[in-house]
Amino acid sequence: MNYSTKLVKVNKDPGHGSHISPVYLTSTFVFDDAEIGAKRFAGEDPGFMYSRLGNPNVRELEEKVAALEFGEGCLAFSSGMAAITGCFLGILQAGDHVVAHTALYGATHAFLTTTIKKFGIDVTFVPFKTGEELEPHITDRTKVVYFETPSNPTLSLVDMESVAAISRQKGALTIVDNTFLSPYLQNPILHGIDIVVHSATKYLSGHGYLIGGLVISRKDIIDPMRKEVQKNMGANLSPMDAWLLYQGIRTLHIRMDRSQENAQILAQRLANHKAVDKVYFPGLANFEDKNIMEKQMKGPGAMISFILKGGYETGVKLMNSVKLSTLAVSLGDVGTLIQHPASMTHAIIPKEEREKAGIDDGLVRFSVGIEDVEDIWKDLEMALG
Ligand code: LCS
Repeated sequence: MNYSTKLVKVNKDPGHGSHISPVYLTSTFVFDDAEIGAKRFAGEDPGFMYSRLGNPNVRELEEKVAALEFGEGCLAFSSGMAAITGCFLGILQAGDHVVAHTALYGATHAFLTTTIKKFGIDVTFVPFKTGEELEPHITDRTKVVYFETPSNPTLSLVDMESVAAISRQKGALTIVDNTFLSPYLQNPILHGIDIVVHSATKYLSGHGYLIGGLVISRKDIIDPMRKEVQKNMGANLSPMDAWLLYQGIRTLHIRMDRSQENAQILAQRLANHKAVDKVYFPGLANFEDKNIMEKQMKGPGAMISFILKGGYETGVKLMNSVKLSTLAVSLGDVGTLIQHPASMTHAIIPKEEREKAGIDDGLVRFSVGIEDVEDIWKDLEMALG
């Protein structure tokens, strides 16, 4: 099947043959006899046992997403953060070392600077773009190399192929957060990356109605993580959210195409506007990581960040002036969202660290939706004025 067909196709429900799967809102599953129960717990019978250990809606979702990201398996979590922290806690132990990129989502950065330290794991933050820049920071204790590409919110890129090659050579696993592009526009596993994580809250769901996370990888990574992280830590996605997410995914290509088309037009207009100092958008001709983009992205995506002349105050004023765009955090919704990273999503990162990651106090993040582009622009132009 071609990609769009893979997104849309549903499996007939084995129960009553319903076109769309029913929601299996059940905490537990009945065993016909004690022997079947024992076989299921021993992994000798494929049936379900208890919804923390597996549920038909969650399984259907995991199978679809594994195929969309070209992985052998997928795990669904109750949030993007549960997926990310589950990976680290599943893979690492005391004494291990992580190299993480400096430009990360605020809570991921906070987890790596605070929570993970309590478990005796060291983290070095490095602004690498290539394997060559990463290599000097890998030690014999380095088990994981972690980054976002594009990064939140500055949209800087990392060359996945070269980073994956060096990390593999040194015995470290690579984890990439692919939230900003979704599997429709980028597939890290095809570039040699070991593990992909998503905040499914964003483009995959697309309708702003749930919080969820996904981890996609090889069987030898997913299977133990399912047993240890999901079973023992229990940050699982609910059947209802799995069902909603599955339905959202079926229109990913159409939503992403439209948002991206709108973003391309808006980024160009913003770049020519006299109130704007700088625009970060991979689709602009002067985008600094153009060569990396061409190697690994199928499109620029639909996130735009821009720095206004006048800094913090002008940024706040702009957000209070827009009427069509919604002032809210999150991203990847069908409706356009606007927010101010320095005071919102990345406020938890100290100002000095934010500046190192390129997050200016006047930076505004714009998640472009699928509305009529002229309406979005009219509103933005009015607010910029
Ligand atoms: N990774 C990235 C790149 C994110 O942007 C977020 C959330 C997460 C992981 C965490 O996912 P969650 O647990 O929220 O599902 N990003 C947000 C943002 O930029 N605004 O609000 C949340």
